[in-house]
Amino acid sequence: MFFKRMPILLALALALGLAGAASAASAPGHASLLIRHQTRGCHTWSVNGGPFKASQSITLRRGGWLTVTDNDVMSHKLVLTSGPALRIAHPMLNHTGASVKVTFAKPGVYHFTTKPGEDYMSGVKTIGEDNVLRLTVHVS
Ligand SMILES: [Cu+2]
Repeated sequence: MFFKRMPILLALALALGLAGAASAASAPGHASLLIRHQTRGCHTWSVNGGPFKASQSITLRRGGWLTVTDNDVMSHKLVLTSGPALRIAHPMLNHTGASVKVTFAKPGVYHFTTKPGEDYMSGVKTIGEDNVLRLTVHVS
C-alpha cells in the first residue's frame, strides 16, 4: 500500500512545488494606481482598473515598478512609511494627471501613504473624514 501510494504523493509534492515556483516567477512586473476624487472620504485609489478603496495591497516581482497617477482635485505626495530604503525621484503629484514611478530593486514589504495638499479649486464639498490612502507592496 505504502509503495503504491508513494508515487502519487511524490507527484503531488512535485506538482505543488512547481506551482509554487511558477506563482513566484509570475508575480507581475508592474502595477498602475489611479487616485480619484469622490464625495465620501474625498479620495480613493484603484490598482490596474480594479475597485477604488482607501487601502490597497499588491505583489510585484523584484525589479518591478508601479506608477501612481493623481486624478484627485488636490495634490498628493507619495510617502514611504516603512520598508527597505527607497528613493522616490518625484513624489509630488501636484496637478491633474500627474504621475510618479517607483522601482523596487530590493525584495521586502513596503508601506506607502500619501500626504494630500490643498484643493486646486475652492468649493469642493465632501462627506465624512478624508480617507488616508495606504498601499502595501510585497516584492518577492
Ligand atoms: Cu482628495
